[in-house]
Amino acid sequence: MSKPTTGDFTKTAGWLDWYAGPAQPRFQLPAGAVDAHCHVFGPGAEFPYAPERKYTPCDASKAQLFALRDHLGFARNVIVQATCHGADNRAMVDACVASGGRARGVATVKRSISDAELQALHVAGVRGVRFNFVKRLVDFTPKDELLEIAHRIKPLGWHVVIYFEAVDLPELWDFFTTLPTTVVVDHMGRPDVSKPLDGPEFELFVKFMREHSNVWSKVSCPERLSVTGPKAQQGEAQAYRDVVPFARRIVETFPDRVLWGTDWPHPNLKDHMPDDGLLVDFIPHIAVTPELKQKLLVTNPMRLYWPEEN
Ligand code: 0GY
Repeated sequence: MSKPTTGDFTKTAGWLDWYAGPAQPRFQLPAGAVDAHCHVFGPGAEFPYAPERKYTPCDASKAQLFALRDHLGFARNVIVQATCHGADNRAMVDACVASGGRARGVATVKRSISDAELQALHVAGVRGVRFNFVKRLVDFTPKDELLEIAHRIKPLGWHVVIYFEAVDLPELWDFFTTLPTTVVVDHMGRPDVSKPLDGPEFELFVKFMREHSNVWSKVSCPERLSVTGPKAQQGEAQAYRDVVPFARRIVETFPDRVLWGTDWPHPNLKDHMPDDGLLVDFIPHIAVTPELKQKLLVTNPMRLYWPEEN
């Protein structure tokens, strides 16, 4: 793969660039596997970062994303609009269109979007909108505006992706449970994995999924959630081992409502940048049977993003 660049923008101080020499995973992905959470950044010279952004990344182009897809053995991508592009979806849309049907998108939209613009996003491959409640990433959009957007995208067959921190789930519960579409949670609602697996915080998340059959979860981002970090134990792929029980519980309890993604190019990591090849090697630790792997990597994302091919 080529190396990250910065274009005309100055990266946020301390920014960690994506890793340009990922290992070949030892785990062979099943045919048709989908990387269901990744982003493109710019390139800033072509698709400028949004004025309201909270960080400025290195560039991460569609060509670089597609090279990673092929290297790791994925067949398809779901490209999630990154907050550094605000509600300007052009970079994500450009990548979806260029993929030749091998990428779907999740957009950020405002109440002012027209029906014709929504339709154009659909034609480009967008199948969802993302509502972000992580304070360091966005200024909040009022809930009445989000609910209005959710009702407008429902007839298109789209879903809502929600990103929040575990401590905020109690306060957001009523809003999330009124959403009229399928709801996909990013990174298991960001549990604090130093807390007990059966403690009240994670139990609330499990209850959220158990009581609401429209709620799905991405069991992604061990590199973001882990306290033990990327160091393997005794040379085995036990990187991020403290995240394993949390992800495994969700995969085994809700096998038909889980997705997995690399999160490349890994925005805002502070202490290390994961090798995406090793991240793929994390998958067999959380989806331990061939059936679970097939659902997580192929059946579920295909049902949600390419239902016409089912
Ligand atoms: C992620 C996580 C993060 C960032 C974004 O759109 C974004 O900027 O999603 C984060 O900083 O935790 O899923 O990519």
